[in-house]
Amino acid sequence: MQTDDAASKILEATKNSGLHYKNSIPMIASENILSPLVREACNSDLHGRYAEGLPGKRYYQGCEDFDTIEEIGIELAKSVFNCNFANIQSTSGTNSNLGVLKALTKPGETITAVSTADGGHISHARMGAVGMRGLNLVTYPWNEERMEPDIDASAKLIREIKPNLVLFGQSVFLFPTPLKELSDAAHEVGAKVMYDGAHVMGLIAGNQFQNPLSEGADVMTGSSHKTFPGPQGGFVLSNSDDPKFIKRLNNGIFPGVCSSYHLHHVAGKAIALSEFEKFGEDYAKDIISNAKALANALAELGFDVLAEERGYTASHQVLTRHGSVDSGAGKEAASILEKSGIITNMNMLPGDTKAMKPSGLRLGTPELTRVGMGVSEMEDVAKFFSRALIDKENPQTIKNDVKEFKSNYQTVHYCFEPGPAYPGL
Ligand code: DSN
Repeated sequence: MQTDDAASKILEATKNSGLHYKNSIPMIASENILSPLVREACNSDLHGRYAEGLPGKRYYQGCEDFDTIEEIGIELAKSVFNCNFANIQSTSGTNSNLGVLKALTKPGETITAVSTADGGHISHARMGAVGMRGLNLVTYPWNEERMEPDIDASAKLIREIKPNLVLFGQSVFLFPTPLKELSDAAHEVGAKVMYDGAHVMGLIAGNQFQNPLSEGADVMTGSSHKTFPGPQGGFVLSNSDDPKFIKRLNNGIFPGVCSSYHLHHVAGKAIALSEFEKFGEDYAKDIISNAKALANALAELGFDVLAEERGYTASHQVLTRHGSVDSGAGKEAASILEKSGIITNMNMLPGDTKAMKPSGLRLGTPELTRVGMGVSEMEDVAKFFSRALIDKENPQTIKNDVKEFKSNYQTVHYCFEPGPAYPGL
C-alpha cells in the first residue's frame, strides 16, 4: 500500500490498538464491540452522506433509502425500549443530553443532578453540558452505603429549591435509581424528570435493571454503545403523548445540537436494535450475572469490593478500592493491570476528591460477556487480578497468560451472525 509516513503510522497504531484489545481482558464499563452486521452498516457508503430533518422531511435529495433505514430504526427503538417516541439521530450520550437540555431548559434555570464526585457524568456538571447551557446546578445528597441519591434528603431538596429539570443517572452506576419517590417530588414542583441511562441502556432494554419511563422519567437519554451494544451514538426516548413536548425534543437534536448526524451509525444502531430484540434480554442477564460473579470472586480473593451489603452490584459494573482515599492507589492499580493485559479505568470512589489520584477502579463486564465469557471465566479473571495486585507477579508473565486465555474468546455473540470480535487482526 502506498502511504506517507503519517498515514503509515496512523494505520499501524490503529492495528496495534485493535491487537491490544484482542489480546487483553477489556473491562472499561462504557465500551463494547460491534456485531459483524452492525460493522458492515458502519463501514458503508452512508458514512459520507447527509440527511438533516426527519424521515420524509429532508433538506437534501438522495435520502429515500436512508428514510427507510431511520423509520425502521425508530420503530425498533420504540419496541425495544417500550416507549412512544424515539429519536435515534444523536451522535453520543452527551450530544443527546445537550439536545434535551436545549429542549427543556433556558439559561439561568436550575437543574438537580448527581455530582461527578458521586459518579455523575461530566455532561451533568458545570464543566460540561449543564454549564454550557448556563444552568444553575444543585447536586443531590448522596447515600454512600447504598450508592444512590439519599431519597429523603433529595426529595426535600427538590421540594425546597423547585428546579426546572431534575436529572438522574450516573457513569458509576451500581444500582437502579429510586426514581418513583424522587419523580413524585419533581412533578409536585412542576419540574420535568430526565434520566440519563447511558451506561445501563442495554440492561433497561433487556428488562434487567429499571424502567425509567414507567417510573416517572419524562425523557430518557443514553448511549448506543455501552451495555446497549451498537455503534457510538445516542438515543432520546419518551412516553409522552404531547406533540409539543415531542417536537421540542426533536428540535433539541436538530437543529439544536446536530446538523448532519452520522448516517452510517444510525444504520448500525437500527441493526443493533433488531439484534437486541432477539438476543438482548439474555445478554443483559448475562452481563449482570457476570458482574455479580466477578464481584464475589474478587471479594473472596481479598479485594475491597464496594457495596457488599447490597450484593456489590445490580448492573454491569463492579467497584474496588485499592488504598486510602486520594492516595492514587486506583491509578497505580490500573497501570499494573494494563501491564498485565487487563484494561480498566481508575475511578473516584466515595471520599475521593482528586480525579487524577483516586483510590478506586471501575470494572465492567459488557465486552467480556459479549465474547462469550460466563460466571466461571469471571473467576479466572479475578485470579489474574490477584496475581497482578496481591501476589505482585511479573506483569509480563501474567500478560502472556492473559493472551493465551483470551485467545479462546474471539467471537462476538448475541447477534444474528456471530463472527470475529476483532476482525482483520
Ligand atoms: N465517560 C464515559 C464513561 O466511561 O463512563 C461515559 O461517557
